[in-house]
Amino acid sequence: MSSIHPNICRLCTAFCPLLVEVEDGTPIKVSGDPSNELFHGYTCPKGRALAEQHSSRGRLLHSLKRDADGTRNRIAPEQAMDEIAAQITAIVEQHGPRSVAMYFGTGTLPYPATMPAARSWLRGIGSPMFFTPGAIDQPGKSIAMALHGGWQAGEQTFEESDTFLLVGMNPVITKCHGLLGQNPGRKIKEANARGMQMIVIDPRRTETAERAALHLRPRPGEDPTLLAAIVRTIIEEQLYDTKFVAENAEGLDQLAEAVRSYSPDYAAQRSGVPAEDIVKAAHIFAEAERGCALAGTGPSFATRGTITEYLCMALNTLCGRWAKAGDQAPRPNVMLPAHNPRAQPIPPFPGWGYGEKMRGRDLAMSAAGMPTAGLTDEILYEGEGRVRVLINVGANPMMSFPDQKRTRAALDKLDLHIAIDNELSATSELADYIIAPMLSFETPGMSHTVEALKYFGFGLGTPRPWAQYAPRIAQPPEGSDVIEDWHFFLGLAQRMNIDMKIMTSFRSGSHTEGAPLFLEIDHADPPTTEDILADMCRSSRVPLDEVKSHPNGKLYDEIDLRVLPREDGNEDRLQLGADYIVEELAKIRAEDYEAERRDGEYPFLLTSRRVNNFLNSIGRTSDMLNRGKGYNPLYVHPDDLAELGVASGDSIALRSSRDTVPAVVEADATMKRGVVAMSQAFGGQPDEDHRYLELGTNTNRLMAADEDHDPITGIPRMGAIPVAIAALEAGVQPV
Ligand SMILES: Nc1nc2c(c(=O)[nH]1)N[C@H]1C(S)=C(S)[C@@H](COP(=O)(O)OP(=O)(O)OC[C@H]3O[C@@H](n4cnc5c(=O)[nH]c(N)nc54)[C@H](O)[C@@H]3O)O[C@H]1N2
Ligand SMILES: Nc1nc2c(c(=O)[nH]1)N[C@H]1C(S)=C(S)[C@@H](COP(=O)(O)OP(=O)(O)OC[C@H]3O[C@@H](n4cnc5c(=O)[nH]c(N)nc54)[C@H](O)[C@@H]3O)O[C@H]1N2
Ligand code: SF4
Ligand SMILES: [Mo]
Repeated sequence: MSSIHPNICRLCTAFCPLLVEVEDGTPIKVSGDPSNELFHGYTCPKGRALAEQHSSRGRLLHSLKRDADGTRNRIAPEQAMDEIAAQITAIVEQHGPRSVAMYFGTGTLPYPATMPAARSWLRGIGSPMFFTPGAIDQPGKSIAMALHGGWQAGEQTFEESDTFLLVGMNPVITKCHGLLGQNPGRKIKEANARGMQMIVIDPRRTETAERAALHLRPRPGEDPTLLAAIVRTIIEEQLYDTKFVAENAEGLDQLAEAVRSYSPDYAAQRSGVPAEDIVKAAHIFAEAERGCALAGTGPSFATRGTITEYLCMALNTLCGRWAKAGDQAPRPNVMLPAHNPRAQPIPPFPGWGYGEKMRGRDLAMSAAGMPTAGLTDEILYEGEGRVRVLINVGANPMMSFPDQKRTRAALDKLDLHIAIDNELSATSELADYIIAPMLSFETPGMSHTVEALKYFGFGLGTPRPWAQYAPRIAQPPEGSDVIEDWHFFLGLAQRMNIDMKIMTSFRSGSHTEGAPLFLEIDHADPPTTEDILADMCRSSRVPLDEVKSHPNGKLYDEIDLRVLPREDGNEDRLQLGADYIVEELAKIRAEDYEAERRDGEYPFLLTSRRVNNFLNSIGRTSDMLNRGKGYNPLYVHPDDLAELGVASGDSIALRSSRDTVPAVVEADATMKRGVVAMSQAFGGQPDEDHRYLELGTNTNRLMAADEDHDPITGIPRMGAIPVAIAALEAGVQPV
């Protein structure tokens, strides 16, 4: 007998509500929940493939240990934890706690208890080495917020706006920003029907760009140039909100001076966007009543993500595009503690250079966390403090870190490599131990996770007061001995006699004032996952029991929260002219960009592009999602292909200054001429090039980790990579 259970897809940050058909404890079919007022039944193919993920052939049902000869054998999780605890204890005794690092990836998003438990264990052993993809994804978001300051009440919402400027993001496919995240296609359609003037800056005619009123198609990497020219137009033509700026910001003169030499004509020459379109974008954005400028991963990977994010914030501030006193508070807390935001700045704060210093390059912690792009340095560079143990939790550095050969060299050098992963991935297949975890329907989850994202940058999180709790609805497959991810850290703490004090909540829901609340774990009588989730909600505005009483989730529109005015006596200001940004703009303006482009060796620029069926490396092994095609094509404009004399479907060699990889080209008229694109997180090990038809191509092979890197985050050029398309050499012909 089967039964239908409401739940949440927690693969990406949209957190779509689901109806899951379960038979004898096994999920067999997943569909969107049509009763939901925010998502209207929306799901994407990845969510609908979740039942298959739970019982897929490739799922690890047992933890594995890799022996010296490379063979992998089953190991009971308790035994694995005994052995791992003993080895880590010995390594910490000999080399200190800094030798243990953790990388916490995208695969952890469904599990609210994992992060606090993992961090508590790592703190317990005294290691500061906690890394996340946040510092290679869009670290510029948090750093720009530190330089510019934030806005307590948040941004203006998409639903109430008449313009939106999207820079290098494709939310129709990625659902990447809360503002548009839930059912983005429908939201944009409704907005366009009411007259929304959406502006998209993207070299490719994306699924989002084709719905925009104005599409600017720059050469990749020229967003700072283009945005500086838009800012200049808005300032010089006095299109900005003088009252808002006078009351809330400082540094206008410095910003005006810094962008003075970025005329629309100069930006047009550099970016390839017609000058009149740049001026038009400035007018549309500034003359609208409400709106928001937002950036995605495109500009972030093309280097200089911080300045792009900063200029977006500056545009919002110039045009007064933050929630005003009396407005309906955007994204009011529901499962987070109650807080009534004010229409006032969160003043700028230090953006980088504090906390743990890295040993190799001059990198340190930043507002985006520890510099993940420097983690391989820490393993490779000899000397005291070298990282010898790496725990990858739901993460796949072999697919996600820039410079794959270097990543491989680093992983090979570890004394102990642990992966918590539900399948053999390019990373977990190299690990000494793989801990096989339970999957999302076998554990509880809640929308609290995405609500909290708003603290990491404006525009993130859930746009309206939606809350849902997802209980366990399925049993792990019969005969398996999978464990919940966080039990691995509990198990280590028990064996290593480490006190666990899990940070679960905050006293208040303010960005700046909330003191953390902790849950002390009694090793003799540990809490259940449900207990931890309940503790995370102990100070929620809407009590957890109330949220649970609506199993299909609920839109709490009755939280009619109005933004409060600025506090009496508050003098905080947003910073429009941060020194770092002024200096960067001068450096970019001084570049001899034409000379750099004269080098004909690499005539194309390679960009990243996400597709609907895969979430980074997740989904590649799913028959429902890969539909029998294991590779990721290189998308090229048909006219470029014709010029090269290459046909769609041909195999070629893709070459950068770092390396050469085999790939299959696909004609795509949405590409800009001279720009090629490929999805990330495909391919196998560096010595598996001959399997490219089955495994695809890893674009991170083409990046050099320590060249041309961002001085704050250490991220090398991961987008706008100069490449050449050449004939495939005999050695890498497919087998
Ligand atoms: N070239 C290039 N590189 C990129 C990017 C790009 O666009 N281009 N994007 C960057 C960005 S934005 C990011 S966020 C990073 C992502 O970087 P990562 O998070 O390191 O990469 P993922 O491929 O998402 O890894 C997820 C892993 O979790 C596992 N997993 C899936 N479900 C579960 C689960 O339920 N439990 C557990 N324990 N594991 C699970 C998967 O098998 C997989 O191994 O990559 C970055 N790297
Ligand atoms: N289906 C799906 N959804 C996802 C993911 C996934 O892998 N698949 N990944 C999730 C993750 S981890 C993240 S971080 C988000 C990312 O979400 P997005 O940022 O929306 O990711 P992309 O679709 O790669 O969009 C980047 C866009 O930038 C453009 N671009 C490339 N270079 C430049 C440039 O120099 N300037 C400008 N202006 N544009 C440029 C590309 O053409 C592309 O359209 O998506 C999340 N959602
Ligand atoms: S958009 Fe797709 S992957 Fe993201 S939460 Fe919804 S169904 Fe899941
Ligand atoms: Mo990401």
